[in-house]
Amino acid sequence: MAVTNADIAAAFERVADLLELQDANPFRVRAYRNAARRIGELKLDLAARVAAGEGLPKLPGIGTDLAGKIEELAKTGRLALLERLQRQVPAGVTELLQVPGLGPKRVRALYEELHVHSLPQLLRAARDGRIRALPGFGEKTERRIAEAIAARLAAGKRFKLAVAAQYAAVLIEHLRRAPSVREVVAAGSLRRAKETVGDIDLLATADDGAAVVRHFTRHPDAAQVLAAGDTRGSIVLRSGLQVDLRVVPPASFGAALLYFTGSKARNIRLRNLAQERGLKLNEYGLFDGARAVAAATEEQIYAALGLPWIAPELREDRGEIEAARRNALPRLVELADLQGDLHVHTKWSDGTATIEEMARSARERGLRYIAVSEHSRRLTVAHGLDTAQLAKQRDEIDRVNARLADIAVLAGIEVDVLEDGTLDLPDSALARLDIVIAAVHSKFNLPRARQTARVLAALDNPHVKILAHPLGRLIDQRDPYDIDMLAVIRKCKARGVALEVNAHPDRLDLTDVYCRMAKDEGARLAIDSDAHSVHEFDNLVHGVGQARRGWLEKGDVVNALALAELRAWLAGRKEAR
Ligand code: DGT
Ligand code: CA
Ligand code: CA
Repeated sequence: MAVTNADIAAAFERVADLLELQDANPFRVRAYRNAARRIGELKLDLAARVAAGEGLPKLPGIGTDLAGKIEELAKTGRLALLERLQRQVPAGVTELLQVPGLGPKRVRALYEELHVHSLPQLLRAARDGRIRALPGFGEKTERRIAEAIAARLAAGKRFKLAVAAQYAAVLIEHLRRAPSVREVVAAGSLRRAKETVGDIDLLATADDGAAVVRHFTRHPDAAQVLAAGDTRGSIVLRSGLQVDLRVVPPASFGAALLYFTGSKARNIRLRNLAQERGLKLNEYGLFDGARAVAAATEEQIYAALGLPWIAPELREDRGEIEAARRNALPRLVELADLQGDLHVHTKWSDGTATIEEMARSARERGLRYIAVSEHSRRLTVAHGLDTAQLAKQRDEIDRVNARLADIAVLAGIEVDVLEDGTLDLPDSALARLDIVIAAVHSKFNLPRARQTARVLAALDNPHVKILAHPLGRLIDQRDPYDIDMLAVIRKCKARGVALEVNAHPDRLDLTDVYCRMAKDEGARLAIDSDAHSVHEFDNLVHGVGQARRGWLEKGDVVNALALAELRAWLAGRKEAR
């Protein structure tokens, strides 16, 4: 693990905090703080210098003692002094220091006067009104402390991609109105379309960084400002979601975007690749000594490293750099490649819109077909349909098709897979439909062998064309069921069944890793919204994100087929791939 200047600065800050908690000599405390600030602002990579055996440059305020500490951190990633100090102060107390507005003096007052040793204790003290009585605190501080802890406790949690994307869109819009700002883009896990996001990372270019940061921290949804400087700001939204902003000059936009998009593992790989060529890569650019070889765009930096541009969704160090070297990167599927959506609900079961309304909404988004696929009768909570209702629904589908041009509505069903692997509707009913989607909605806890056998049996039904949300997981709520996914994928491949990439924000199922496994096995996939309202076609983009993270190309996706080709696939004929 490479040690960054930021790591060294953070360790020194921490030492200063702990020294202060112990009432150490204020000059010593200040020396660590000043050093932390200086190192944080330094462009030169200290660890790289140490690794190259060059020794540290002379830095103002950093004497031999501190230089020794830097070398220790750079070489080992650890600092004995910090570890010793951490042992001397109760663990919970140092956690209190991370509450914004609580410096070492206040923390000392809290644990000496109120015997507060942890965040929950502090929250209780604030809510009981015991903090305002301490000298130097007051009611306002007490309230701020309570809010900050509540946000912090929420901050441990990750946010679903679709939720984070909505917040990001609002903040990007806000930042575009900041003085002197040029580009504003999302970076981090959000740009990589990871299924959950720890915090949002935004990147802007501007001439006046401080003004942009100020504008950012004044967003009305900011409950807390963690940092506000010339080049970076950090806020916590009312929801508890943290947002980091970096502002860089246009000349280093590409380098900063490359760095802050990550992932961390990928950054390290790329940095090593640069080192092998005698170059140095950081968030400011790719350097040959002091000369910037490339910095303004990601493409230029990749090119200088002998690589084609790699899409953000692939940047997880899962073989993409090797593929890029062999010129074997996938041409990833795009939202615009989707011709239709094969999993859509309407008022006939638990949706909120009519068939016609859903068809019109799909058409507005440029789709050419949808399949109406309600739940089947067993799923009574979702008003599942029986054979007679399906026949009536088919009449309405015919009427809508007669009325609307440029969009086709297919008659489908999301039929329940029963415990024994049979389907919830007779074959005679399924045979009359254009498309049959099989889905598990019950008995999630069957043992692996039985769950697998159940789904394999369902896939043997000749009418089934899509396996819906194959893992059955709900993000943060329900684990995937225990199933042999490789066996399921192979069966799908053998039977010509597509595995769904369900784009619902709670599902994103199949996940990226299994998308890739399916592709490697030669199976095909269907990226579907599972929309229950006209707005939920918006979620398709997140399904596409998972598909891209799973290296899928247009040819892997059945609903990237034009309608005629799709019909051929449904009819079981072999169409050209
Ligand atoms: P998240 O927020 O947990 O969903 O994941 P990320 O990937 O957004 O991570 P985050 O927000 O901590 O940092 C954003 C990017 O900045 C990360 O993907 C890579 C880069 N980065 C941050 N810290 C480090 C680090 O210590 N070393 C390296 N090489 N890159 C880092
Ligand atoms: Ca992040
Ligand atoms: Ca971040």
